[in-house]
Amino acid sequence: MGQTAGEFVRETKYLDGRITADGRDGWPVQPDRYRLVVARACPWANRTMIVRRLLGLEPVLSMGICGPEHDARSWTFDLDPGEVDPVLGIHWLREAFEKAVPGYDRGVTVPAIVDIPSGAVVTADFPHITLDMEQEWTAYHRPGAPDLYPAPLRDEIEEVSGHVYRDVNNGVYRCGFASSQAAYDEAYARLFARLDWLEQRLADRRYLVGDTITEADVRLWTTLARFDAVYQGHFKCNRNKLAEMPVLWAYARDLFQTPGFGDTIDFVQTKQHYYRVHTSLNPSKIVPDGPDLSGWLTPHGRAALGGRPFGDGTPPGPVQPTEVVPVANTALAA
Ligand SMILES: N[C@@H](CCC(=O)N[C@@H](CS)C(=O)NCC(=O)O)C(=O)O
Repeated sequence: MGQTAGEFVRETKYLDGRITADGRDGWPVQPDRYRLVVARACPWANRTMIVRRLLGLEPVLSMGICGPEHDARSWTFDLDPGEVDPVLGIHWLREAFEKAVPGYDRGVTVPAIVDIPSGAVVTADFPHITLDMEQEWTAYHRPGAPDLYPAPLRDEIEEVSGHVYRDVNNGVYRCGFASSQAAYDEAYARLFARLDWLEQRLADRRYLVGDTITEADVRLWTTLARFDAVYQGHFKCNRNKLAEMPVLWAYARDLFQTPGFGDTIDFVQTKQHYYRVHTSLNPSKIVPDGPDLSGWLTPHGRAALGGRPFGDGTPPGPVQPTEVVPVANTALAA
């Protein structure tokens, strides 16, 4: 496909070390050796937070949380005491990228996994981070951890996710950051055509692929979770709200109410990030007060479709006390 003038093109060349069970890339899976760095706002980081929770990796892979805003230089650990990450001992996430590559000159992005002994980023390659948690960290999965990437379903998961990535996950950014009317029109048309397709696909099946939660659901859901709060307004994805698509809205609520999904979401930080960081789109930096979030907690009725959320496994336990989202920043505050 040719490029449209003014089209948003995502930079995807980041540090991409692989943490593996056999350590073939020099980064063996080891408890307490690595720190996952995220920001609550970021949909790509949100995937890693959800998968870490579903698989029960919290005791072996700790998590540092950057504040919602960053400048052109870097995300920072401004939510921590003294504005320093208590494990890595740094304020700027950039420091960990520069430890890995002196003079590092590309994006300082989340999610990232840092090697704690050296303080250097191993990977900021979000697609492999969740796949490696699923396939390489198996020795440390909790009892009852679900199989999020079942071998017989991988082709279908990747096929569906390919459409979802292009048209929805990255599609909302292609709407928001288009710099020509034609590029925006094209991204908008693709986004809503794909949401219509998903509305149909999910009408008689509880999950995207197979009858359990998989990596495909995690990937789609982090965009849906931000849709009405951010993308609908800020990125001009406004044919309709998610809450006006009955099937997708019920699907999104079903997962929101599933342990490991909704409990990772901080709506306040998410809105602050998008509306204050993207000053080219929102020069006043005013953060909207809406929308009303109480709908996220209403019954979804999706259990009637069958499906087994965790397959032969079980839901994850409670959120680690240090990682609980303050009630004021959740749908419960509505
Ligand atoms: N850019 C990465 C995904 C991660 C990403 O874009 N994260 C955003 C937050 S949602 C970020 O860290 N942006 C900071 C920056 O680019 O300076 C990719 O597409 O491979």
